[in-house]
Parts: sequence; structure tokens; C-alpha cells
Amino acid sequence: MNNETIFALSSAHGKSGVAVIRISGNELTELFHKIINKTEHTPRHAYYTNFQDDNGDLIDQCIAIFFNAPYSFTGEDVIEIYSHGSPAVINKIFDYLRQHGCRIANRGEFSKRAFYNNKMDLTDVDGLIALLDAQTDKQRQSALKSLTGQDSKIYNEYRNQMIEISAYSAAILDYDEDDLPKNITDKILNKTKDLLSELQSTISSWHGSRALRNGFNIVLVGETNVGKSSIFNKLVGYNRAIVSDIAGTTRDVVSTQIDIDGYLVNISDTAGIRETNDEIEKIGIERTQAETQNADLIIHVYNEIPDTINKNEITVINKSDLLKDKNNPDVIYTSAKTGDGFDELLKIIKTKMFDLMSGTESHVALNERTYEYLSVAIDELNNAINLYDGNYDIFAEHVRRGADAIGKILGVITTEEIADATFSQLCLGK
Ligand SMILES: Nc1nc2c(ncn2[C@@H]2O[C@H](COP(=O)(O)OP(=O)(O)O)[C@@H](O)[C@H]2O)c(=O)[nH]1
Ligand SMILES: [Mg+2]
Repeated sequence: MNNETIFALSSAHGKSGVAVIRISGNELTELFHKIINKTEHTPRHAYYTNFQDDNGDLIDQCIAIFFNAPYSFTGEDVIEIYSHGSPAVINKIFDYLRQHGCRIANRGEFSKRAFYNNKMDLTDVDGLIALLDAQTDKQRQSALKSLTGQDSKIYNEYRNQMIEISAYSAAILDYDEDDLPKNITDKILNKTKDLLSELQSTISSWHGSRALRNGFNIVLVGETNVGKSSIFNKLVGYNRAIVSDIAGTTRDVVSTQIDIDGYLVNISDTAGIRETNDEIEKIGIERTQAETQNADLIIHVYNEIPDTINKNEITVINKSDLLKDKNNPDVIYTSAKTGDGFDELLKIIKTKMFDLMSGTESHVALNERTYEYLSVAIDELNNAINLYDGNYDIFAEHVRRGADAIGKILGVITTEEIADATFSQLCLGK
């Protein structure tokens, strides 16, 4: 890590009432005194200042706060300037800072410094990234759990247990059997098995975790003209997709995001599947097939009861206003025309969604990186148990590797690449 003084706009770009400019570096007392035009200050105290350049010309009227190391976001000295939020003011302050030996920060550089100064571990940073991305309330709650260290706590427990198991099993090698507590080998093996099942339960929420973070994917499929676009519009709440009685109207996948009970939902309307010579419609049908592969839930729309009902999908019989017989309990009858059946449709969508998400509240939030290392840890514990043949040397080594994998999740054991890949997801000013 370098010890240059960095700065960035931490609030949103463009015009705003107030802009927040954050500066971080090793020794910022002198710079702060210039900004507030004083010779001393109290840390974490808000100073109202007529912020002037070196010629004494007014830059802006601002509030400035000094956070002394290590009691700051980065663990270094940090200055926050709250100026008026216009591009002209922000640029003028940036010029001033450049003239005083500061440089613009790279993406995620503040968080990177916080990480290297032990202010945050990598799962906390994951939480920060997720919180900045959060669009819905459930995403906010899950992100805050990681950010405030609740996920780290769980991972640290896993890691400590593995280190302990590994140390015990290594100790067996060094002692006579008579000197060791009775049943120690059984105890070690059982402890490892318990831990393994805990990790397996955690990783089982991966699918839900991903849906929570990226959105629960619902795809509407079915033949042309059954009313997919009409249902889509009703669920979305406005006329997003074109509805017409001309078969093949929807030729591309039309997607939008909605919020259902705090969960982010991606809902897609697709081209109806039929034999066609229309080149564009053919591409649309291919896209439909691709879309269904990523679906968490498929709503298959028909106008009459199909020969086989796929239990993995929701089967909807639309245009129920034209039907007399509506008694099949395995399907949902809807009418996009009258609105009939939509309460029931939404209810079943929620049930399916809650089922998938149910594990996410009690477990850590998983992302690609944490999922990968958690899988490694599970493999290693599995290897330790399955390959055990009385040789504690190999057993201890597998468990130790499992502990290393969890260490990589936390960033306790880290390579520059892992850390960089995480920080680069952050925006400037974080
Ligand atoms: N009577 C009736 N007509 C509907 C209903 N839903 C859709 N339609 C009509 O069926 C035609 C095809 O609808 P559309 O949503 O474009 O079907 P898609 O091709 O499956 O997307 C349009 O003329 C709609 O107005 C319904 O519930 N009842
Ligand atoms: Mg359509």
C-alpha cells in the first residue's frame, strides 16, 4: 500500500445540495488547518469555514471534519469536506487538493486502506459493496448483516474450529495414546463431521443468496397469443410490453425489475414458442430458451389445460373469462382482461420466492468469491473424513487447508488479486 494522500467525491456526481469530499492520508493536520483557517482543532468536530485558496480567494463556504487516525473509516487521518454540490465548486476543491499534494483515489481505494489497516475484513467489504448496490429492503438488511461483521463472526468461528481440530489431530501424533484423553479420535472425527454439516447447510443457501442479491428471476413462457404480455403488464403494473392479437408480436425478451415484499424480482416476457420462418422471431425464441435456463420460476401460460402439467412450473390458464369449466386444482386460472386470478397468482409467486429465500436470513450472504472458498473448505473437510485411515498427519493437513480457505473468505489469508477483485467492484469515493 502506498502512503499518498488520496481524495474523492463520496457523494453522487452531478448537481446536489451538498457534496461530500473525502480525503485520506497519513498526516493531514496541516492540510486541515489550512482548510478551516485555524491553528488547532478538535477531532470529529464540525467546523464551519470560509474555505480559501492560497491567494485568499474564497472557494466555498463549507463544513469540514477531521477524523484522526486510527478512528476513521480508513484507519488513517481522514478529512471530510461538505461543500455545495455543484461541479464548479467540486472542481475548484479538487484543484486545491491537487496543489496540496493529494491525488484522486482509485476505485475502492478508501476501503482498501480500511482493509489493510484492519478496519474491515473482506466479508465486511462484501457487505459494503452489497449495501451500495441495494435496491430493496431485503437486500439492505442482508448487506448490513455482512457490513456489521455478523458474517465475519460466523466465518471466524468456522476457521477457529478447524484450526483447533487440526491442532488436536497434530497433537495426537506427538503423544502416547495413554497420555491422551479417552476417545479423543472419535471426538475429533465427530467434531469435524458436525462442522462439515454446518458448512453444508450454509452453502445450501447459495441459490437463494444469489436470487436475493441479483433478483429472483421469473420468466413467462407459452405459445403465442395466450396472453403472456398481458399478464406481464399486469404483474409489472403498467403497459411495458406490447399486447396485440397478432401472433409473434413479442419477438425479443422484455425484462423489468419489480419489488415484491422487499425482494428484487426480475420478470421477463418472452416470444411465444412456435414454428416460424421469421428470422427475428427465431432469434427471439432462442433467447426465450436461454432466459428459461436462468429462471428461478417459470410461469407457463396456456389457454386450455395442457396434456402434461410440469410441477416445476406454475401453470396458468389465461383468458378464463372465456372459459366455463375452471376446476383443475393443479393450475391457476387468470384473466388479464378482468383481473381475475391475479391475487392467487401473486400468492403462489411469493410462496415459491419465500421458499427459495428462506435460508438467506439465517445464513451468511454468499457471493461468487465466498461460495468458491466455502466449497473448497467443504471439499477439504470431506477429504479429511473420507480419507481418514488412522493417519492423523493427512487428516490434519486437509482440515488446515479448509481453515485456509475460510481465511481467504475473511481476507486473513489473502493474495493481492483476491483483494483487488473485491475492491474494484466499489465506486470511486468508497
Ligand atoms: N378475452 C381475453 N383476452 C385476452 C386475455 N389476455 C390477453 N388477451 C388478448 O389476447 C391477445 C394476445 O395477448 P398477448 O398478451 O399479446 O399474448 P402473448 O402473445 O402471449 O404475449 C390480445 O389481443 C389480448 O388482448 C384475457 O385474459 N382474456
Ligand atoms: Mg407477447
